[in-house]
Amino acid sequence: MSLFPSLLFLLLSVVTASCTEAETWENLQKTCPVITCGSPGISGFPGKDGRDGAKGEKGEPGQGLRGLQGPPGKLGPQGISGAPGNPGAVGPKGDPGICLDCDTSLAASEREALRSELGQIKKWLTFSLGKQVGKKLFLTNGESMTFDRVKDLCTQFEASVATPMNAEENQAIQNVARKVAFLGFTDVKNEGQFVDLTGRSITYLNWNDHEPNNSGSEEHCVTILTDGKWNDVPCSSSFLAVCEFPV
Ligand SMILES: [Ca+2]
Ligand SMILES: [Ca+2]
Repeated sequence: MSLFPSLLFLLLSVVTASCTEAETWENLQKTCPVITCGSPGISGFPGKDGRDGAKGEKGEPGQGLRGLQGPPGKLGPQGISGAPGNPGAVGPKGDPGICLDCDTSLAASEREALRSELGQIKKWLTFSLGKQVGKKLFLTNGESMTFDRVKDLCTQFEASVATPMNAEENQAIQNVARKVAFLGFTDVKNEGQFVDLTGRSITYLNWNDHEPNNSGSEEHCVTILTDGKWNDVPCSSSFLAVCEFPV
């Protein structure tokens, strides 16, 4: 007969006796090792998550796509003015002026011939149209107009309205006009105080009888009548234009 089965039986008997002889069943559950007392149990549920760990180190920049470019920012403050630039290039030479005595391209004989011809033209004008007294040449275009238009006409030809400063000039204007014409006097600023168009008081007077009468309180211009006498009239009336040219 084999010895091994007898030993195994003996061992199981000792263990069984140690669990049942001196303790109750409840004490046996508390003290007796499960592995030796019953079959293994099933696995339990997983435990709860543990606490968060310590913060890790900063990672490397990402490699994702770049975003769209934002709108431009506001304009900055105006800068300081720069230094002045360099002077420009010299311009082209201008056209020569007209000066008989200065024009060196003309011979002295040619200048004298032109001067003589110009003087002759003045004489023809004076003979046919105007009268010269001293350094004044009185001319008319034969048209009648308001006083303002007479002033504009004379100014256009670099002349002024005929303004007699003595009896000789008054006679010359009378001869040129041959009908009622405006003279370069007015009292529009101070009633009754007639002055020439530059504002100077006049010393030579040749008023007609009972003139100036400022009829209708609107006569602030002056005309020369066919007999050479003067009359104050409304400036808006139309009379002959006579201009005086410096000669
Ligand atoms: Ca008046
Ligand atoms: Ca009058």
